[in-house]
This record gives sequence, structure tokens and C-alpha cells, in this order.
Amino acid sequence: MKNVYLIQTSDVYGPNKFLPLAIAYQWCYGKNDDCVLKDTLIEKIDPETYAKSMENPYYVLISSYVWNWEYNQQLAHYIKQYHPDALIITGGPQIDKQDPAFFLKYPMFDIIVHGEGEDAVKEILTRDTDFDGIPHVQTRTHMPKPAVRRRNLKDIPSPILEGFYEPIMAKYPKDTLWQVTWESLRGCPYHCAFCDIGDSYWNKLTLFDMDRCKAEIEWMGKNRIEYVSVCDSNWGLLDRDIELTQCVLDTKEKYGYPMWFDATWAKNNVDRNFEIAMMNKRAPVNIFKGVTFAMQSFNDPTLSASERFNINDGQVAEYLKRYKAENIPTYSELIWPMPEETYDSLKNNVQKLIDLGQDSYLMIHPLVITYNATMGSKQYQEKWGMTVKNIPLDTFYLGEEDIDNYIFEYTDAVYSTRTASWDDVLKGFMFSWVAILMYYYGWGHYLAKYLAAQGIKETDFFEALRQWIVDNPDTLLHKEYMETQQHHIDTYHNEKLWGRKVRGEDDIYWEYKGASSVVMHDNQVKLEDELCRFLRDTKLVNDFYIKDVVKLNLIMCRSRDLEYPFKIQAQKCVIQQMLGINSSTVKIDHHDKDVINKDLWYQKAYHWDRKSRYWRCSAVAGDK
Ligand code: B12
Ligand code: SF4
Repeated sequence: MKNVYLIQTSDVYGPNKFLPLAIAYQWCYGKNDDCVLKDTLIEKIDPETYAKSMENPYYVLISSYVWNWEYNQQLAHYIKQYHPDALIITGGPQIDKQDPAFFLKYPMFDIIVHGEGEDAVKEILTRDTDFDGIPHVQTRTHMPKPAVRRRNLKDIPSPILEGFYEPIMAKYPKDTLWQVTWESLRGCPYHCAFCDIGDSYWNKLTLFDMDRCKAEIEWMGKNRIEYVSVCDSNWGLLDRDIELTQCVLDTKEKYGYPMWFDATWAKNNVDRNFEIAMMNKRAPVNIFKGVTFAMQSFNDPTLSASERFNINDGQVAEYLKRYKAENIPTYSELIWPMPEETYDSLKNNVQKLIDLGQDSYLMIHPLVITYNATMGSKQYQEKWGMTVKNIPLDTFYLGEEDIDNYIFEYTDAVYSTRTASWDDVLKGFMFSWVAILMYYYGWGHYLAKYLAAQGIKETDFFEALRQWIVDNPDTLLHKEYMETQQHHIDTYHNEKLWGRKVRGEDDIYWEYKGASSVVMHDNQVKLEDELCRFLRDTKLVNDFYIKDVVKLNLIMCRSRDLEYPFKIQAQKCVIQQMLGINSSTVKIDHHDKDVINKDLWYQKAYHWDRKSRYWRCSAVAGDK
């Protein structure tokens, strides 16, 4: 018998653990009677210890993603050291499909597979030598022809229904929160140049059949799956997604699980998305954290350079309004710095989203480059004047104990483009920090609304505030700004980890807006004073109203320490312009009355529930 080891590792976030999908397919489809599965590794345990513990590994199959690539190289290196005869085979999105020099760079691997791995693995597991000539297989002596997709997925067994996961789950404590990655289909009809799945290899859709999908969902319910990471690139693209969503809702109603169904929403099927979101709203259970409007950019030259098509502005505005009316959280994404984007066009993108009605949540991701995306090609990068740096992959929300002995992962990230120098890029990051901290974490949300009612655009307010913060070194806002900026500089220049601890040595590595929100929350008197100073210095608000405007703005941000509801008074015209309420007294309330551990509260407010606008209190006229 030949011993087989399967490796697909992910980072661990608290009690959450991932069940591995890609490597499970390789085994369930490729296994034969001569092979015996010895172990499946899902966590990044010390690679040398693991390699030593292996018993005569014959085939080692490793799934490679950007988040485990350095780990995989070290593990493969130690496996070779302790078991020189083992055959180490890897595949996955992190494997460059066009690199003839792969084995010179990564000599610890023996075989790589391009694209979907099942058929190649099935063939490899029947051989001891002579792997050249197996379609999609690259060896030290052979570069295969470009990979082509499987026509259909009919004969690929379901790891869930084959019982592949039970032995893995049995090794962990009963209270482990399990996360599955799950797909109902493969591929995407679009071609976005920044995305691996935009490559024409993934262009056609192949579907798993409905009965199988439904049976898998039933298993998730029975097995108390906490979180489903849906791999489909466009949830809502197909009519059958309605039926599948209904199945997930019914399953959660029956078993209480799966708790969350995290899908990437279809870009162009807003009607169906809305229908799906309404099904969720009407159901007695909730499975979605919100609906995404991932625009990435509104700048025409950028959209054309990145081959991205967005729905038209009218549709975005209409649907954001409908979601708002139904109180369904939505969130949007932009990427910075995309080709042809400038500091001004970034600001325009943010303004556009606010104008279209995006009041809930916005993320602005740094542009990272992966090997198999169109942007991964040197020609593309040269054409758009992109310079790229290898920087640490994000480590947000990991704790110190997770980082101890951590093998850092890296990614290529865009450092500058022909339309944005590094200084612009950094300024763009800092503009994003100010805009999102103020508008989407709430610290200046109603102030922005008040200013907008005076004809001052939100992004002009954010830019004025950014400049004021830079010019006022004695302020807390300045300190926060400079620390955040330094973190970005260090990450892009000195390989420093992403994220910031703000609550002592045992704290997690917060994402920067969350980190600053913790600081703002704990220093509200200072913040109130600084916002008043800013308004006085810039004369954006008449002196007479400043105190009330700032006070009301901050009182709308949920505080950990206040008891809700309570009433406050302010000038009637201020209340009218900020909250649209015609009264001089308002009752402020918040939906969350749970008493939770004081430390966990910060995580809830500025991490777990941030996308569903946890920060925001409700207000009604005080006499109601
Ligand atoms: C689910 C998912 C996640 C989840 C779960 C990750 C996990 N731990 O499992 C979450 C949400 C956490 C996530 C996060 C991120 N993700 Co993600 N994610 C995906 C997604 C949607 C599905 C991946 C998946 O499991 N697919 C199903 C499997 C079966 O398909 P597959 O991975 O392609 O595997 C097939 C082949 O590659 C091959 N294969 C795979 N393994 C092996 C092994 C062997 C031995 C062989 C022979 C073949 C083989 O065969 C498989 C099919 O048969 C993909 C996009 C997509 N639609 O694929 C992005 C994707 C994998 N993510 C991507 C990225 C960039 C990220 C982030 C870095 C984003 C960011 N900037 O923050 C973060 C990283 C977070 C972190 N620090 O860990 C990129 C990865 C590129 C790369 N080179 O790895 C992808 C491709 C999306 C993209 N835009 O290009 N992600
Ligand atoms: S970003 Fe989304 S829509 Fe665009 S190619 Fe990737 S998966 Fe498809």
C-alpha cells in the first residue's frame, strides 16, 4: 500500500476552523485501492514536527493558496529532508500556470498541476514514475500544454456526502466552530483583470446538480456548521440560486445551522439578488450578513483597463434605496490603486457611492496581484506602468498567540501606477482611512450629513479634515493618522505585519479603522473637542451651532457604557438637518441590549458586526 497525506491549511481565527474542499476532491476522485489515506492536515502546525511524524509518505498532495504558500514550501522542504523518496504534488490558484522555471525556484516540489486537479491526480496516483505527458501536469522535465477545463462536474464525488469530513471533525473539541468552503458551480462569465477567476480558463460555468447541493446543505445543518464560505463567484447569477437559498433557510430553521452563508453576490443580477435578500428577510432565520455592491471603481479608464463592467448608476441608486427602505445592510468595495486611477478619481469613487446612497459600509482594498490573474502578467504591468512589491499578507484579527511561530505569508501588491505615485497611493490609503472612519464607522457620519445639507460634499469634508489632522500635531486624530500611515509605510517597505494592537499586549491585530474606533470610543471628550476645533478653524459650520452638531453626531455612535434609550436636547434646526426630525428633543436608542463581556464588545462593534452598522443608534422625536 502507498501512504497518502493530504495538506490544505488555513489560518485559525479563535475557535473557527476550515474544512478543506480542494484537497478533498483530489482524494475522493483520485483514490484507488493501492493507496491509503494516512492523514489530512488543516492547520499550520510546526512543519518540521509534522514532517518528522509522517509514516513513509508515498504521495503528499498539497493545496496551495496565497495564504499558505510559504508554509507549504517549508513543509515540502522538511518532508524532502526526512522522506527523500516522497512524491510531493501541489496545485491550486497559487501555482503559476505559465512558469517554466517553477522547479528552479521551488525545488522542494516534484509535480505541479495546472487548473482543476482531479483528473491529473487520478492518473498520478496510479503511477510511480513517468508523469510527463499527463495533461496539465508540469514536472522538472516537462511543461504541459495550456490547461483546459473539465466539461462537467458530474463524476466528481462530494467530500461531504462521502463522509470525508467526519474523521477530521472527530479530532477536534466538540465546541469547534466549523467553516466549510462550498461550491454549487465553478467559473465566472466575467473577465476582471485583477481576479484569478477572470482568466479565460475559468470563463465557462460548470454546475453541480441540485440534489447533491441540497443534500450537502442538509449535512451542514445536521453537523452544526457555523459558517459557509461560498466559492461561487456570483450568488444570484442563476435562477436556481433562489431554490438553493430557500434550502439553506429551511435547513437553518430546522436545525439552527448553518449559521452564516457568506456568498459573493452577482454583479449584474440586482433583481434576483434583491429577491434573495427579501427571502432572507421574510424568513424566520437570517443567514446573510448583508448584500454586496462590489463596484471596485467608477472611473471609466480604470474600468476599461481592468475589463470590469459594473451595473449602471441608476440601478445601483434604485436598489440601494430599496435595500435601505427594507433596512437590509449593503456594503460596497473599491480597490486602490487600480490602473489609471488617481487620487482625485479615488475621491470621486467614494463620493459617487455616497451620492448613490451607500450609507452602510465601504471597504477599500489594496490592489494585490496574483500569478494567474491578467494583472499578474509583466506585459500588463508594464502597459499600465504598475510597480509591484512583495509585502506581508494581511494578518488582521489574529492574536499574539496565533502569531507566535507564525510563518508569514506574502503577496504582491501594487506600489504605484503610471497615474498614482507611491506618495499618491499612501495619501489615498489615508484618505480612505479618514473617509471610512468618519462615515462608515460613524464618528463623523451625521456631521457629514449636516455639512451636505449646507452644500459641502462629503469628500470635501473628509479631505478638509485629513488636511487639518496633518496640520495639527497636538491632536489625538493626528496621532492616530500618523500611526496608521506609518503602519502602511512599514508594511510596504519593511515587511511589517498588517494590523495594530490598541488594547494592550494581549490584543488582536485590528484593522486600522477598527483600531482607531476603539481609540475614538475611549476618548470621546477629546474627539468632541477636536471636531469642534476643526469646524471652528475651517469655518465649515457657524460657531453658534458647532457644539450641538458635534454632540449630536457623536451621540448617534453606540457607546459601550451608556444605557439605552435616553433623551437629549439640541437646537431644533440642528436636529432637523442632521436627523430629519422636527423636534428639539430626541430619544436615542440602540437595538442591542445584550450584556456581553466588556472586552468582547469592542470586537462586536468594530469587527464582527461592523458591516451591519452596529455603531449606529436610532433616533426618534423625544415626545414619542
Ligand atoms: C473561499 C475563498 C476564500 C475564503 C476561504 C479561504 C480558505 N481558508 O479556505 C476566505 C473568505 C477566507 C478567503 C480569503 C482570501 N482570499 Co480567497 N477565495 C475563496 C474562493 C472564493 C474559493 C476558493 C475555493 O476553495 N474554491 C473551491 C476549490 C475547489 O477550487 P480551487 O481553489 O480553484 O481548487 C481547484 C484547483 O485550483 C485545483 N487544486 C486546488 N488545490 C489543489 C491541490 C492539488 C494537489 C492539486 C493537484 C490541485 C489542486 O483543483 C481544485 C479543483 O479541483 C476563491 C475564488 C474562487 N471562486 O475560487 C478565492 C481566492 C482563492 N482568494 C483569493 C485571495 C487573494 C484571498 C485573500 C488574500 C483576499 C484578500 N486580499 O484579503 C484572502 C486571504 C485571507 C487569508 N489571510 O487567509 C484568490 C487567491 C489567489 C491565490 N493565488 O491564492 C482567489 C482565487 C480569488 C481571486 N480574486 O483571485 N478566500
Ligand atoms: S471579480 Fe468577480 S466578476 Fe470579476 S472575474 Fe472575478 S469572480 Fe468574476
